[in-house]
Amino acid sequence: MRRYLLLAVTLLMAWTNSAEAQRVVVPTPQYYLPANGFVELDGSATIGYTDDTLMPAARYLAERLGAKYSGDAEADILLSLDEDFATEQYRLYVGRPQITITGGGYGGVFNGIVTLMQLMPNEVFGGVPAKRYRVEECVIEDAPRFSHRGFMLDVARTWIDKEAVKAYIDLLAYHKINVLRLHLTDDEGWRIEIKSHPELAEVGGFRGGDSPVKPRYGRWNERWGGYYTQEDMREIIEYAAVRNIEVMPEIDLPGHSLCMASIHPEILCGYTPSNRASLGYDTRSAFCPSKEANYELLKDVIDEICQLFPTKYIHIGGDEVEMSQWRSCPDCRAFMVAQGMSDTKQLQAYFMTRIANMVASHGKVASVWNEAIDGGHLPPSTRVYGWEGVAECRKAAAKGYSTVVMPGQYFYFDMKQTPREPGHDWAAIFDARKVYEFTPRKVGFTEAEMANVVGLESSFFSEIYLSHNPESADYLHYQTFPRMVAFAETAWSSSDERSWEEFYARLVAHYDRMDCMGIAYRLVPPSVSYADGMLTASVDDGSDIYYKREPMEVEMLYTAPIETTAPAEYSFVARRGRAASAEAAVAAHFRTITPTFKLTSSMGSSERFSFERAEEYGRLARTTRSADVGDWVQYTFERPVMCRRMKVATGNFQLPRYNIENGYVEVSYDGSSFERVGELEDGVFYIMYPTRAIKAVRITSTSKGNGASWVSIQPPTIYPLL
Ligand code: TNX
Repeated sequence: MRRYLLLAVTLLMAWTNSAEAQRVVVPTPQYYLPANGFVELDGSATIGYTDDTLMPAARYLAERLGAKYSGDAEADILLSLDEDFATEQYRLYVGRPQITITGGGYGGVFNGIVTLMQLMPNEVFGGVPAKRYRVEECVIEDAPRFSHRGFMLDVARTWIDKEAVKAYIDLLAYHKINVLRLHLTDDEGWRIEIKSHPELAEVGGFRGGDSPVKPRYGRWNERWGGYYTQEDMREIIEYAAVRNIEVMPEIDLPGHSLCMASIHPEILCGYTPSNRASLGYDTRSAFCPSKEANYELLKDVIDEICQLFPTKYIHIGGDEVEMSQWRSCPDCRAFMVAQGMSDTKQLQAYFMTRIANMVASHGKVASVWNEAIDGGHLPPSTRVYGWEGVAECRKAAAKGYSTVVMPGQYFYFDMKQTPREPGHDWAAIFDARKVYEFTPRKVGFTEAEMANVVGLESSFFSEIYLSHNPESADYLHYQTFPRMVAFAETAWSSSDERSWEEFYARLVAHYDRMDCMGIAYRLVPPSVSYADGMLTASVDDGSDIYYKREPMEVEMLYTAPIETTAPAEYSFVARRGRAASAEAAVAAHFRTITPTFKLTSSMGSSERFSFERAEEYGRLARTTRSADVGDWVQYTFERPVMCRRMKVATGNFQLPRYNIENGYVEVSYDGSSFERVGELEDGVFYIMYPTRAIKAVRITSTSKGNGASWVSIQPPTIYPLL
């Protein structure tokens, strides 16, 4: 008996070993040669380095493993440099007499460390070093395809504090992303201390309430926000550098400057704007390029930014300039005549060139969004970020600019992942698969264009985050993972041969590691089917399935098909650690109805965007002005509506904009007497399981203004009885 047991244990170990030998490394290394033995490590492991510049990398790994580090070349794990390697190239050797990581530069060694960690138990990613563990012997030789594997985080629209940024940097580092670009300024906030103009951050870091900065998205009434002091930023830069991540700043100019203009209205073009029906808000958002004083102010800003950030690349914006401001400006018009310009795009090129030269005076290089090159030549060294589409990226590269490829259609992680999930949809609706299947060749880049492509960048613009509880990282995680994992693979791997099935299998294996990293990533929703009275849900990734049956709110663990004659009452989600999927159900569960209604409002109907649009369930309608306290919107149904749920909200469908954010909702069953049923939460209210047919619904505002000159009106979303 005992002998059999021993045999079984030996077999099990052999099996475990071979499974271990195929541990999934993401992104996939170029060459991976597993061997048969293993190296055993524990808390007494030592990490050595042969070059002092590698000390921070040794300390980083030691912290992860609960190990010690020193300049001892005999250590269990030795970090060293080889000048024959490219900077980020590395070789990882796991074997006797010691584990070695050899890199071309610091980045190469760090990449090797991340790979080594992925060969170890997943717990090394959870900050709890395992006591005793094995690493399978192997040799890995590896190097990235692109030297720029970036991610842009918009901290302007939604404030993301220092600790949250650092926590996110860890996640990027685990995936060998090596650039973090911080979108530090925009219409909604100024997030970096400028010592020569402290008001920019002290005032511009906060919007709403009594701040002169009016919110564009949600949270109209409270003063909300924050900013990084230069000291904070140095800490972030240092934290990222240890993890082979270069922090690049973006100051978005000359458009997207409404926040700056709220503090310094003198930057704007010299004409009186029309404030018709806008509650007095001035919607001009661009610097006036004809004002010399603007360049003095911006020189102060650019000088400090260049001194604060060690990176060579300083992004100065250049996107989405509302040129009508310049066309209406007598000073701009006179300036254009004097300069022989016929198009305001040339005016932008002039402005960008002046700012780029300020950057160049620090020995640095300016980066711009793709539109900025439309008005003529910028300094040839300018780096261009193509965001509007592949064509714009190719155009920049073809013109000879060093180009970062980040078309929204592939790499904007603020886009929805399926139609019912949150996010924007202006570029595309896509999930990790589309990110993974991107290859420059497939989208049409020529060899000559590719020669100018320095890399890829993904991004998270954060205007929608604001309405998804930014005090928790969950929404940021959900939108960016696992798309980030796919992106890491796309930016790293040299192969243009892409098999989604192959990658998906590795991704699912990587989920366990992501659980240890504490990521609230997005899971694929369960597949749901109904046949012969049985409702079945399934997932292909081993996650747990939970279900709810309306009208109950309680979630139950799904373990077997459900026998039911009311399949549409059930909805399912996949869960695993902090990760979750969107809701899945049979189609009837999501069905909505569109009963005829009449729209009325104390704010009046816009002529161009008349109320009929909403009444006909067409596009959004608008009022003639934004809401004051007591203003209301009312939906009166032609015939009273029985339903199980009715969602009422004003404003844009995707983001909390043009809406009434604070207010209460009343329902009438007879069309004349109303009863209060609840308060809007982030602008939305759900009328749940009304017991009578609803004749009318009214939303009454308890707040004033919404940063725009109208309220958008959407029809209610009505879920019928099942
Ligand atoms: C376009 S990307 C923008 C941003 C928005 C983003 C939303 C770019 C240069 N401009 O201002 O936040 O779309 O996806």
